[in-house]
Amino acid sequence: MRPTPSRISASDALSLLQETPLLDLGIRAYDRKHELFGNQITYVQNRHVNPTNLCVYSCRFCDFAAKKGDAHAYELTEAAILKDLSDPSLSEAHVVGGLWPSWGFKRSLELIKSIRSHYPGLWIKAFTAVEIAYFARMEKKPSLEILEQMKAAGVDMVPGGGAEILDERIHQALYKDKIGPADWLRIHKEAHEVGLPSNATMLFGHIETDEEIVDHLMQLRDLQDRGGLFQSFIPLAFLPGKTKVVAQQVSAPRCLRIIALSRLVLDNIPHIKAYWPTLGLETAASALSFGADDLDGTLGKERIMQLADSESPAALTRSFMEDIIRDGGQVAAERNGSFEVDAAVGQQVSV
Ligand code: V47
Ligand code: SF4
Repeated sequence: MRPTPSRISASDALSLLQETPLLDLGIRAYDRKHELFGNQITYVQNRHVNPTNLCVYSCRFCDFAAKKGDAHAYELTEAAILKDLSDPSLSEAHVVGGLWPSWGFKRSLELIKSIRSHYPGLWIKAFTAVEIAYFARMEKKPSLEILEQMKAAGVDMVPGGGAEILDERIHQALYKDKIGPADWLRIHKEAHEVGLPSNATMLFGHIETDEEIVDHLMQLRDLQDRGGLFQSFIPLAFLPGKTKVVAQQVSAPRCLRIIALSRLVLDNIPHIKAYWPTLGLETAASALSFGADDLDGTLGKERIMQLADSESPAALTRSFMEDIIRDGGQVAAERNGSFEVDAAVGQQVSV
């Protein structure tokens, strides 16, 4: 995707974030979205599969992870996962989970192979950079090799999780056990090199500064400039849950500013998702008029945000998503996992 002729610098981005009236910012972002996609807003019928929440790490912001014996610890069987994916209208599976020795690379690859053989037409988005780094460490193999094997087993795309805020101060304060900014960026670069596209997230609304938000966006834009294959950017509004990292969830206007800013700064990443489990349904619906072009998916059984006390449901129906989009005066279009709208959707169609 070609960047805009006059690029937004880091200092311009900071003043957009801090000084521009919200509606002015929103109109600019909406206009840019309109140039790219007209009135169209996409969504996907997908299913989140989180095989286990057992995790050796204890990131400070995370309510999802559990240790053996915790009341909320769970492990899904392969049969249950395959059953969850059997709905023929699904076109994407999003597979991510905790890091646990008995859920190592071999077992995870077998799961992907099994999903691929049962549902050949399903787009499989699997394993964050954090999981890939963990597999590489356990297997004593370079992450590039892990990515190649994932691709050979049937993975189509790497999800955007684990980026949090790409900053060493935040890494040390909130997620010091797991990989930091340099490794996250390196693994996504490697994914792109082996031909796996990926997404990028940003967890905001905790202890980050405005400067750190702008820097996060700049690092993603730079990597994309260097032959990157990022397909979408997903700003995740932090749900404080039981973590006590902050007392309250970030406000709706703040979420809308971040969505609009992302659309304007990330001029080389095509899609900006309004991820409703963290934004909340009302704010996600408004975000579609502030530069976002995609409402992500129906999700099915999303567990990460549910365990962080999200007030959003764990799933949405297709017709509800279409209503949200139409109520904003735009046109709903179902897409597949690779953001194609004209291609047939639903896993019964092999790609
Ligand atoms: O990396 C964890 C975040 C991410 C909380 O690639 C939280 O298409 C808010 O990456 N409040 C995982 N966020 C989810 C993710 C994702 C979601 C949707 C689509 C895609 C994609 C990727 O969730 C983690 C972390 O940043 N997270 N806890 C919380 N309490
Ligand atoms: Fe584990 Fe991921 Fe939660 Fe960190 S954020 S504790 S790595 S599940």
